[in-house]
Amino acid sequence: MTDSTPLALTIAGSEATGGAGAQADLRTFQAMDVFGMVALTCIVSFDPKNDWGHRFVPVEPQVLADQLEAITTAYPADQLTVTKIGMLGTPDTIATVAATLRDRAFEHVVLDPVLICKGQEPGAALDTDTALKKQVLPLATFITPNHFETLSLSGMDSIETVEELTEAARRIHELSGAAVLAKGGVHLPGPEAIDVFVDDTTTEVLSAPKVGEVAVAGAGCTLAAAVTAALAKGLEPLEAARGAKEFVTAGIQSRLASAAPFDVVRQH
Ligand code: PXL
Repeated sequence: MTDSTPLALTIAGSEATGGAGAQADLRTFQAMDVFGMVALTCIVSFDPKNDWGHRFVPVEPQVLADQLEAITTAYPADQLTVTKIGMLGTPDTIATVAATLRDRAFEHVVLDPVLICKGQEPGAALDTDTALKKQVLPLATFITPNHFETLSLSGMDSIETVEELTEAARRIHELSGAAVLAKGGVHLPGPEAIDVFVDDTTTEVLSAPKVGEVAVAGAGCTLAAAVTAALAKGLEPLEAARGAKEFVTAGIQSRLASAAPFDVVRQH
């Protein structure tokens, strides 16, 4: 390994079956020749006895802080310039991550704003959403909201067209200052899977033929991780978004089936 090896951190949860979360992030980094590391925020174990619902256990905030301390000390700010943020899970975890991001400069902070964890009480989830919006969103430089998150962050009532998705992405860009890649996924009607990229200078609609009408697990994690890896390699945000869209489309085409009721994205 040489000093010019691109590095990327993911601050994310474990999804034990490997479809989403830190496992998908690391496989994406590896497939894109980026050396990856993980600060684990929580452990999700689907419950096959309960309709594959989410069992969710947060990592102690101090244990998360310890991981972040080890990583950021081993790899100083001029060597590790990029982090991805996935599922955080609790207000305490969010406060720990926000404190690290305030102390330690990252050139790129890619936020996949995971707003819902099905294993949580609705009240707790609301606290978590509020904390994420208040403490982490302003520190992000690149945000990848899915359809639901785009509605929530933009405050729009419905998003059913490319124009509405574009308007929502612009609103999220204005309130965060970050580049935004808003994902239509299977939620916009029509034969194309549409994402919209918005930053200070550019609005671009990214489109690829839909691969079926059923969402696969891990697509969002993989897209944001591919953006992160591309930024670690020095690509511009728009280039990173275009490449990530191609990477995830190929991964959905070669998705992996299992005894769980959803297919998962592959990374290669
Ligand atoms: O895809 C969202 C997601 C992210 N991170 C973890 C998850 C999930 C969904 O299951 O378990 C750890």
